[in-house]
Amino acid sequence: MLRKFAVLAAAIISMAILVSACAKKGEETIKIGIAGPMTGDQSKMGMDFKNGVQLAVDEWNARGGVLGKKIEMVVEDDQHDPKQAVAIANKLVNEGVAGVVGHFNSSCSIPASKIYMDGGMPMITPATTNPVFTEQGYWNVFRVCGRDDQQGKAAALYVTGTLKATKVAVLHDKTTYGQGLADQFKSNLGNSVEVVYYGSVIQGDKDFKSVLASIKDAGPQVLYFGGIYPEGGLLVKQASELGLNPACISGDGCIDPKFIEIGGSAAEGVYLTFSPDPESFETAKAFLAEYHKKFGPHGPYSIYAYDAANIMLKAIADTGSTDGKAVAEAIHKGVFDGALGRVEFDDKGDNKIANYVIWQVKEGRFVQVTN
Ligand code: ABU
Repeated sequence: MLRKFAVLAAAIISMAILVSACAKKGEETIKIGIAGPMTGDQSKMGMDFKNGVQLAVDEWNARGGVLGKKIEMVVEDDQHDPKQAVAIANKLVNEGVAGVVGHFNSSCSIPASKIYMDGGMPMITPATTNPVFTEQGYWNVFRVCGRDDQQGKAAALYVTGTLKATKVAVLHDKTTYGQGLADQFKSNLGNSVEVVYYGSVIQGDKDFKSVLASIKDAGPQVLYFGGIYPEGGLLVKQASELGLNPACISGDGCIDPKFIEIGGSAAEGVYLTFSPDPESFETAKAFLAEYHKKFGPHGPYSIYAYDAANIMLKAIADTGSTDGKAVAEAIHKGVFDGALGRVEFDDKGDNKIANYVIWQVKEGRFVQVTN
């Protein structure tokens, strides 16, 4: 009797272990990292990333996930600080994510890319535009957006060809992105343009009146700013308060409704370089409708984050594994038809089709003004 009981107990325990193991297996997920500024003054961009990826992940999970497993998002905040970016990159590697969508800032994506490469995982940035990111020769880096050598040139061509400016002031925020973009703009101006002022502000500062007074003395027809919307919005506001009213132009770091909110009426008329408006893309219609329903108005890089996540997940599905090198190889070789249209990557990891156009703030909103 005692023996029968022992056999029965052993069988029950074995069954319990088996059921528990199966349940654990059933709970396994494929993790995707999302990295960007989730808090602080650039958090709007981080939230746009998170929402864009969330939409893609929800759609994949509704179809059953990838490789029979649900996809889990691991969201990390780099606070647009390069040191914090490295810390969270290490955390994501230790967490065992299959790949990362991020970061936003070039100053974060560039140092983090080495950590991800050493950790054996691909990263796709929706928004990092500094050329260095893909010029490092790393096998694991991709960007869906364009580059600042393309963007700076587009701005310079508009300033010289359309605005016909001959005296230009150039200002940047001393970051990898801001200074890099300002320098690309400056180097494309040509000999007919005099750069009457070249200088910088510090990210996080709130009072730019002294630098703006020096710019006013220099008498530019155009003021170019390489930087992000918190400082960009304050600059146009304070310039207007000082009676400094040149044509202002900036890059994709300022093309967010927050720029208009901060700049107020002084933001009216400001020019910006960015990619063409997805509202006119047939391919973006379903994404935009769903995004607006779930999260409200999309930000400039919401759609880029959505496509980046889909590219990563499709590469995992096509490869049949989460091996980082195999996934990166599939991304390099793949042709991806997403909300932005077709995306293909060159050997460096740059999007082969990246186009910059001019936008302008008109009646409190961003309007594409060139094709
Ligand atoms: N490209 C917009 C700002 C993000 C960055 O490249 O730093």
